Amino acid sequence: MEWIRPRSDFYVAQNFFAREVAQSYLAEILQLGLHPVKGFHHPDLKPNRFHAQPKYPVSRYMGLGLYWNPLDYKYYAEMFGETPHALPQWLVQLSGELAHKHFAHLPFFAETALVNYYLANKKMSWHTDKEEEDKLAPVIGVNFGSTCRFYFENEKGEEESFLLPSNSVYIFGDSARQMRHAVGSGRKNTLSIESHGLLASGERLNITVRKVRKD
Ligand SMILES: O=C(O)CCC(=O)C(=O)O
Repeated sequence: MEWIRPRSDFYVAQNFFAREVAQSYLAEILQLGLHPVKGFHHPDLKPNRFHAQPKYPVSRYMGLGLYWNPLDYKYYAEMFGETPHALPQWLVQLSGELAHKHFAHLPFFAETALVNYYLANKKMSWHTDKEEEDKLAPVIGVNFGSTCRFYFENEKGEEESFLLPSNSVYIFGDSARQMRHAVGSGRKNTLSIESHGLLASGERLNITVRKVRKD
């Protein structure tokens, strides 16, 4: 396993999990997703200048720990009258270790995980993760299923991209924490087809772990 650095303060590792480990982690997340209230749902998204009633783009969404509400972009300890699922222990440990490895100078504790389950031909448009009070603590992404194209803004504000496969992780923080990024093609609704047998062809599951509060 080798780390690449697409830009400063942004690191990516492929072939991160052994196949059986990836399968078992994914199975655990999918199981959590079956809960009728706390599990995967397709929420409304905050209206924007293009759409009055948009739906969350990836189709299936679930919040663990603090629930990030796509309708108002705020974090909540409760959702739909229930306490969200807790983050699995392996995710807390993994994100803590990666934060320490790459951003030891920044405080980090896992408070929330956004689980984005992209059905085939879904994308995430260009955006910046700016809803968290802590604007420097890293975001850790875990990726299963289809390979996607991950777009990001480099240090000069130019758009770059790379292919992000299953069984990979990424982490961006500090100077990269507010970089714009997009998934899919950013412009076309495409994800590449390989699914590595973990999900149906074209589907992809991404988990981003974040620290939300300032201290
Ligand atoms: O699917 C991904 O890897 C990225 C998700 C994302 O952009 C986000 O959660 O802000």
